[in-house]
Amino acid sequence: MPRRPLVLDSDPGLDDAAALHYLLARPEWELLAYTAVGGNVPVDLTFRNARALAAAFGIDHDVPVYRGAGRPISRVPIGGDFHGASGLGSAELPDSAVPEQQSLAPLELLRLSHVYENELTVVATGPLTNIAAALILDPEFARRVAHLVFMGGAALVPGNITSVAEFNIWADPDAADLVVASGIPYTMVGLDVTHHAPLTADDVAKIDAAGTDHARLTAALLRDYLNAYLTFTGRDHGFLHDPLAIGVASDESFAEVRTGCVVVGTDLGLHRGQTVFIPDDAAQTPFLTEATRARTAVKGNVAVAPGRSLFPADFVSRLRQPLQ
Ligand SMILES: [Ca+2]
Repeated sequence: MPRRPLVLDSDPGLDDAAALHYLLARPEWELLAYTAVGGNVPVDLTFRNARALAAAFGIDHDVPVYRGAGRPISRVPIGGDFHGASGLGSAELPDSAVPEQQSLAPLELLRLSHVYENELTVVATGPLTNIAAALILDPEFARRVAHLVFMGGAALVPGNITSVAEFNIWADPDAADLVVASGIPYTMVGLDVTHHAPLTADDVAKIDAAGTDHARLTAALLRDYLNAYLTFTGRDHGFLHDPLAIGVASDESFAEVRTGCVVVGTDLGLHRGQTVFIPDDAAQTPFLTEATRARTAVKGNVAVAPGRSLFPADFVSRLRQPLQ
């Protein structure tokens, strides 16, 4: 089976790291580039973490890592403590020995979208700033990318950073709205479905027991992730947010998907980062302005519920296998 070209854009991030491992454990993808964006922690740290993860998973000589956007399009950057001060919990990973790439993530996204026109899948597991920057530089990026799958948003359920907003979208709502208004073929993988993909201490123990260096590393990161859930939310389990974006990009049976329009709240108040979802079968009001009609005509796919396949079982099983 020929492998399909993919770029992973990410703000590692404990579950971003697990998403990278899961991606490498799937046979259908050729990872062309790993691009870092500011989000959970500032981009200096996510870039460093991405390089260190590439080294830890043995891909740093084959997969270039690029630095991306250092701040949201119009917001003050706000990260959080959830992933620890470094972004990777208590892990102390050595930097890659490969020299740092000098090019920037949006430029590489544009370049690869020409080389792999109509073939390229992009999976984004952080704020959408790099994708938006590529679209600002060249709106035709939207037509060259085959599929963008992003972890973010909350279509029909409450948010996790405010009552209506999910973190990745809230962190850079302007970028998110620019992306979902661009015409790029996208699938939004948000809290509607990731909150049905739990991660438990038993799951982490099973991954750890596989005994490979990679499994033990990811298990250690995921133990910190579960500890953060306990500390910050009181929950005894976490959620496989970022890995599920790779899951849905690989196998649509992990989610029930509906088509429709997403509009992102970009004000500074209660609506910031809200993903308003208008499914195709929603009743249309005759009172919309022409401009609103034009905007709501731009459609994408939204994961609204778990699919017929169980993602957490697949995640644990693949992380237990040695990487090829
Ligand atoms: Ca992330």
